[in-house]
Amino acid sequence: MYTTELGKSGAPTPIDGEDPALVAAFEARVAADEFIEPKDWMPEAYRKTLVRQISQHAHSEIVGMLPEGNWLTRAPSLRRKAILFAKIQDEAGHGLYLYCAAETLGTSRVQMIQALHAGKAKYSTIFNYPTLTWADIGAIGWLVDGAAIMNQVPLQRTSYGPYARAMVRVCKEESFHQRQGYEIMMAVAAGTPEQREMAQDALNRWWWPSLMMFGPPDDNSPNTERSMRWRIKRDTNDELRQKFVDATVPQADLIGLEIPDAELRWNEERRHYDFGAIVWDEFYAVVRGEGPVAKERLKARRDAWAEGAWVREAADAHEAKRQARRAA
Ligand code: BYC
Repeated sequence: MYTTELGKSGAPTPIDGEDPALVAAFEARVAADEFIEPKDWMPEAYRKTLVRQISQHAHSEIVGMLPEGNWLTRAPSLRRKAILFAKIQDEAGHGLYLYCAAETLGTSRVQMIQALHAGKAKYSTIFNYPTLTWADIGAIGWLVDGAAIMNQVPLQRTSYGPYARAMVRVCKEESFHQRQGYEIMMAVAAGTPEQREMAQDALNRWWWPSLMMFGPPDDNSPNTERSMRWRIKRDTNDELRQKFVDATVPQADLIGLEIPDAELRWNEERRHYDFGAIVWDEFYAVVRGEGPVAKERLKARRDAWAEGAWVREAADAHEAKRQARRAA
């Protein structure tokens, strides 16, 4: 579908207000799979798209700490609590690498965070759903981190160097997260009938929102074509969604859980699973901020920012003292 890839079509993309020779040189570098680095020339639209995607990604990591944080005090054992703590801490680290990668494009962390708090910046729809039971923590690791890896492994080869390099460590950690979630699901699914029911209920509630994480269908995804051309994205939303379904269905079978989709079946001809229609109205409502716990999520982030003001002030005062000492 996206065979008008760079280098094949030859002609650079005409962009209003940009020097065609610079655009051609930029596109040739991208076509040769060179990384674009912060001080290199880049079209403004490339910069803007990256700031949008990387900052949304960073916000998702930080807001994504909240649904799991909800279960820290109720983890069923000390071992589970320690693992969950480490996982949530990893997500904070991912947010920090990503904010730093976005800052190399000329924005600042404070600007990005203000956009989030003002409701102007998006974060992944998935984090607007509540975590009702312990099995939800398993489902998040298994499905949400599983979907995240599917999307992020190709981003290790995204054309912007700092983003690609941040993804290398993020992917290593995400793959641990996915396994810890699946291991929780294995344990819960192999437990008492009530526990098994709890695992199935978590899968029922998280399956469709996980498929929505990959974004709108390709024919309704305004950013995909250009992001593919500039190799910001290496696969389309639908390609990654299909890969995720193909990888996850056998995992559900293995632990005796049923994917909540009556139309799901293996298609021998396509060598892929066919799956039922996604309710896109729900996705767009959640994107608009109407998700089940969207208000709570933003409030938690705004409160954390306000309550952390004294830490930022103390760090500034410390830095001012250090500089004064150095000057003396
Ligand atoms: N949620 O043209 P499209 C994690 C927006 S965190 C909300 O296809 P694009 C984890 C999209 O932004 C992992 N909005 O866009 C953390 C666009 O709106 P704008 C998060 C969505 O960018 C803690 C509009 O819809 N991963 O794993 O080409 C604990 C049209 O879409 C969503 C990333 O952020 C959505 N799901 O493709 C556990 C990955 N989908 O901005 C786990 C990096 C779409 O034009 N991001 N929209 O107003 C990407 O790969 C791409 O940005 C997307 C969307 C595939 C998400």
